[in-house]
Amino acid sequence: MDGFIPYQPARVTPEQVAASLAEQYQVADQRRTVRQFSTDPVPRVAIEHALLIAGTAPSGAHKQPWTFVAIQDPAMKERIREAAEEEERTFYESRITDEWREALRPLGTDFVKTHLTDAPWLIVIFRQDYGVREDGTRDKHYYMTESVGIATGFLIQALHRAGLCCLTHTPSPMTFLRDICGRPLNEKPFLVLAVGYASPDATVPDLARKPLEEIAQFM
Ligand code: IYR
Repeated sequence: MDGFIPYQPARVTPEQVAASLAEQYQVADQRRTVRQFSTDPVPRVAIEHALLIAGTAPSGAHKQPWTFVAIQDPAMKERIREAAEEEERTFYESRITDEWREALRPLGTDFVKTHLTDAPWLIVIFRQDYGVREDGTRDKHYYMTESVGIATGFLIQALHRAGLCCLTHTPSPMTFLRDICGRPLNEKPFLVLAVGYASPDATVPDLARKPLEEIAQFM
């Protein structure tokens, strides 16, 4: 068919597949969300490659409905922190429900968001609800949330495999991010990823992951 090219990835044996995935699981299981970041720098080229990896994600009708805004400018990070903390303060002081407060208790979170200024990079991820063609007409996008979620997963795993830490942060509401990042109206903030090294005194909650039997069913 027109527009198709051959694709034949190197064939590996079932034994190699199993060994590779067992090894990948060991690595993936080491990942933890970190809230205390070192201010040590991470080179821009590292972030560029991580974003290229994110951009390899599958997407609805291959519309690639994502924009990644990578911020290292201290003044911009400060603006984002101030705006996020203002939102979070009202969340923790009034909008939060009792059930939600209980769910967050083991994480020890509050409205203070030091990671937004400590981490050397903030990657603000936007979901494009539609595209805009050169003539200004709208290009329909499909499964935007699924697509940008998959791309974000690729990004988080790539950063982890390179030895970096990140924190997925979803200030709510987060429309301020579109203004600060200067993004157009077809884009909605999806989440903020703080990226860097863990601070030397970083700790994480002692949490367990659900076992395979609980997350999967084989039929
Ligand atoms: N957005 C708030 C609250 C929060 C909500 C969930 I769900 C978390 O897993 C963690 C925090 C905050 O960032 O503090």
